[in-house]
Amino acid sequence: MTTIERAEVLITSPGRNFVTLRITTSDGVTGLGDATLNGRELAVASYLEDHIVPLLIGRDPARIEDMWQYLYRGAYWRRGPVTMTAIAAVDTALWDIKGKVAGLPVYQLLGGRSRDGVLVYTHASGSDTEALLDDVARAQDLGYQAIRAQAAVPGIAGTYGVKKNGRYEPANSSLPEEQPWSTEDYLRFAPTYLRAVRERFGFDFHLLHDVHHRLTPIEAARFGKEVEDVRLFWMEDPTPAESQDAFRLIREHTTTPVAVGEALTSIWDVQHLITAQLIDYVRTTVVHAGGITHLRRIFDLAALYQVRSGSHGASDLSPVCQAAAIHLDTAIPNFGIQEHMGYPEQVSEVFRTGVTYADGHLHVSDAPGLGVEYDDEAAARFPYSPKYLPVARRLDGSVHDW
Ligand code: CS2
Ligand code: MG
Repeated sequence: MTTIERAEVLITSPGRNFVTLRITTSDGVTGLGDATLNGRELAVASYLEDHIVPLLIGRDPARIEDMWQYLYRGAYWRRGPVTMTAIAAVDTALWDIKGKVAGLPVYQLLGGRSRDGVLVYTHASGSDTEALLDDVARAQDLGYQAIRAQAAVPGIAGTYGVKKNGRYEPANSSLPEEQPWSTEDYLRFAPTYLRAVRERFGFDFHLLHDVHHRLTPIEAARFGKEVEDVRLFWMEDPTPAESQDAFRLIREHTTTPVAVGEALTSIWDVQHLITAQLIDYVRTTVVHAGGITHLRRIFDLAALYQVRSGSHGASDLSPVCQAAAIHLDTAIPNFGIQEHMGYPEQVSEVFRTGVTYADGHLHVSDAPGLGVEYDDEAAARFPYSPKYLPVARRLDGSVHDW
């Protein structure tokens, strides 16, 4: 019987930190899984190295579902980002191996194509409205049909979602940077720049906006209602989602579609959001929500309630996660949209991916498995250094949701 012979936790920082699990079978087949948890990378690395790798050796790599159940139920301690990211890494690597053994790309193992390409949205942002408009024009020139718009709130240094020197990378500091926040200023300003985007570019493309957990439910309801004329594709994370029922209040007041899920890690975290139809798009990911196996389960539940996928795809999700996401997006019936933020240049030296961009869509290659290769020599040139996401404080000094 083929068994798992080796599992290595690989850490590298080609412009940003990534953790990758590589599993090798007794037949010499390797599989990759993303294990990156932004700002908490070493916690997952230790969970894998100290508590999972010893359990993998000698097991059958073909038993993907059984491995998922074994690592989830078998740990006794369930859910949470560290656990679910570690399980995701194993699951993704086993799908990669299964594809290579079968000689098929992973989307074929998931039922084959439901679509020709995966619609993606890119980021446009600016230090003010004019700069944002220039960036929207740039994104349209690149062929994007869906664009997320964010502008710096006047007087609020370091507003989330805004690029500096052409790139947005919030985990940028060896200790968490503290950034000010004013809900009042945001609520006054954001509708004006979203309206300016529609006035300049019209309605012939999808416009998205990320609220990044900054509002209370009633504030989010007011915001959604106020921007209805802008016809957003979605407002993302309008309020923190620990209390799923909080979204009911938003729903009662506005027809602006709602997307949630980048910080949620299991089907139970989105169960009520989906079954009560409190959201329109579920944004959970391969890497943080238990891998391809578990994310497929979330999307299948969502399909029953006309909720579509809209997976998070920021630069802290590695090209291995991105490839896995595009395979799943290609196969599922209820795909909505996929985030495509792009990576620092050096990332392509370490991860050689078969994912390609054309005309506002991403495409997977037909290479067996996920179609991503990891270059150890290149990875060694980019040593890890801790980088934290910022912390937000209200103008009175108290901590706010970042
Ligand atoms: C953002 C992310 O892409 C998004 O929608 O919310 O940039 C998020 O802040 C980071 O991925 C956090 O690690
Ligand atoms: Mg977001």
